[in-house]
Amino acid sequence: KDQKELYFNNPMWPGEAHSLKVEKILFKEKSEYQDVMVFQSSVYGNVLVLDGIVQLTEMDECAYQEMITHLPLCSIESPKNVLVVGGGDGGVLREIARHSSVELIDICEIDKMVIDVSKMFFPDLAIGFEDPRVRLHIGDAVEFLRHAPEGKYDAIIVDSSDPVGPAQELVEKPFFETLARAIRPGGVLCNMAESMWLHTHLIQDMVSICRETFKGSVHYAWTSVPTYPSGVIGFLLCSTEGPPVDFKHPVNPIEKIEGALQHRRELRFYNTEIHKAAFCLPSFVKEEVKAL
Ligand code: AAT
Repeated sequence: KDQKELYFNNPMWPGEAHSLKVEKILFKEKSEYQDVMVFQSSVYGNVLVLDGIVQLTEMDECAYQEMITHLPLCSIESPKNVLVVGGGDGGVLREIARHSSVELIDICEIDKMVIDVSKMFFPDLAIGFEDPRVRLHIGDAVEFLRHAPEGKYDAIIVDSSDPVGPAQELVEKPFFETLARAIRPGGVLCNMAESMWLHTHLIQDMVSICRETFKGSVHYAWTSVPTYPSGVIGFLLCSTEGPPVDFKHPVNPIEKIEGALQHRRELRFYNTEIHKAAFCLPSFVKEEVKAL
């Protein structure tokens, strides 16, 4: 009974729990920041779990990594400098590498163990680290952004874990202010923004913070990821003041970028049609997150 109670106690989704059949535990250790576990599942391939929360599975990671990357990068012309916050598995790096205009990919991940584990058990994601444009910074993104040069990045992708544990400060206003400062005028942010079924208040808070800090536009988009609680996850897309960004009509369509569809491996989920569709919101979400 106690074990069952524990399952239903995650503060991000109290009263519900999700199950995947475990074939074999491949790794289980405590890092300086969190519990890190990898298991082989029966249906979804290898699964990365941090502090008891599924971060990705080999089967459905494409839906998350491709969307969080190409929604922002296809919305601006020839992105050059890109920063990834979190994302220690390397999947987002793999996706950014499809963009031949990109010259620099900075990544700031707090936990080296996530990177090491990805290299051992998720070779199709860790391959992202092999791109010569990648510069790895191990440390807290809050600190990293405090010192980032103003206007350095065309795009920042915040691929961080839920705001319990090391990612707590990543949903607070001071952090968004440093993000906005580090992005050039007319540049973009794509921030992991939880589930529209479970996290209305968190999304509302993030939207209002972003409306205050990003003077361009702020939009919510979403995708389907079966192994995330409620089966969907959203993104906040924001632009800084400057040349306007029309997120809903990508100016840099992936299909037109030479070699992008096959770089390292084929694009499995993202295309321009799904980009546009990702911004269509259910009525209750439109109502709750006013006029997105
Ligand atoms: N692409 C996989 C999805 C993730 S991983 C999130 C990463 O963010 C983890 O590797 C974690 O160590 C890192 N992280 C957390 N806090 C910080 C921080 N303060 N600075 C830098 N990196 C950090 C996210 C999946 C979302 C799941 C939604 N339920």
